[in-house]
Amino acid sequence: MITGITGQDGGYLAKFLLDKGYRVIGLYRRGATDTFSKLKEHGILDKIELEDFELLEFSNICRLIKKYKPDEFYNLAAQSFVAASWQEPIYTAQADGMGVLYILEAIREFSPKTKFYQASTSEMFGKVQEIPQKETTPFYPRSPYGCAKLFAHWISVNYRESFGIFACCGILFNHESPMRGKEFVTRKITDHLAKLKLNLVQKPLELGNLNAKRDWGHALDYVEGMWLMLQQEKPDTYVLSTGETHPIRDFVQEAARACGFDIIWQGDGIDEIGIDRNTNKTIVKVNPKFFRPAEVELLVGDPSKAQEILGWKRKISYKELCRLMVEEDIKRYESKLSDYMGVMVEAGK
Ligand code: F7E
Repeated sequence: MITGITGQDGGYLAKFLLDKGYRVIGLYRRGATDTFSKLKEHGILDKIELEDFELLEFSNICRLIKKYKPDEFYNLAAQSFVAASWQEPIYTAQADGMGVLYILEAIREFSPKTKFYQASTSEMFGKVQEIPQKETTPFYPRSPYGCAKLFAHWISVNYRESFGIFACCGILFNHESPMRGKEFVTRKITDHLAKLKLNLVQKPLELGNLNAKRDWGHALDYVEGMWLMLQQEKPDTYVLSTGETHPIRDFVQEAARACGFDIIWQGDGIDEIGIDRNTNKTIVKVNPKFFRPAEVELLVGDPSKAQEILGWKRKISYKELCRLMVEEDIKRYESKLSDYMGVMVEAGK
């Protein structure tokens, strides 16, 4: 059973489990627009049993757990956009924090043998107390999202220790892919660069803090780590990360290179711009609208425990990730363009 089946990680995990012969029950929120596009792109929509689900509706969680008594339950549902958590702090706290307690209560009551995976996050490290961050690093969240996830993390550990629930927490550092939502910085960058390359837009990409550093891996590698955690003899907490960190500016540069742009940076702070050396065109500029009230400046995780105990290792490098994301966005726009041209030719225009 997977909550958040329509999101980036839900799609990759469902595909991974189906390939292993699992029966997958996907829980989704009714009413969202274009809900199943990622599952369609993975080609697995017809292979998943779908159920309506709302994290804040305890009765509905109880009913589903009672009905299926799943062997494994992956909780990937959340209000996961950090910036939005300052606009919707109460909803974020309820869904990302309390929602997890609802699931744990339902498991404890109706299916105590279910193995539970909680999507904990590097956002809990926030203003980092140690470099690199590992399982034992003290937490210091910097957003309502990070605070809500911290409650969810500790309540999962507590249910493991109090009631013997097989609850695992994966402290996952940023993980991206061509399926990432466009509100997150990596996909926002690759999507806009693809449009610039194909001349579908002229205006530069507008970003916030270019100095923040993130430890970016590919989501495909990370879902394997989630599964490995639930295959161990004992439940535990693990960091999944690459151990490398790069500033946002560097991701822009790398993705731009894969698009054929050669960016040089000029100016400082809110006046900084990125210009294409060959055409002199401004590709990137800063817009303070995208700054956050409190920033997580640096994340870099130490994945040694997952490597040693789970035998987990990321396979896709940072450079490959940037390239794959840009190439996929270019392909998507090219195929939309060729569909459009086809329609125009048919219409005789
Ligand atoms: O921001 C900076 C921004 O929104 C990354 C979620 O999956 O990973 C994700 O959270 C950085 C921040 O991801 C823009 O200020 C600059 O420093 O891609 P993001 P996130 O906040 O790190 C963690 C592990 C999670 O758990 C979350 O659910 O990029 N940044 N300019 C920008 N960010 C965005 N979104 N848009 C900008 O224009």
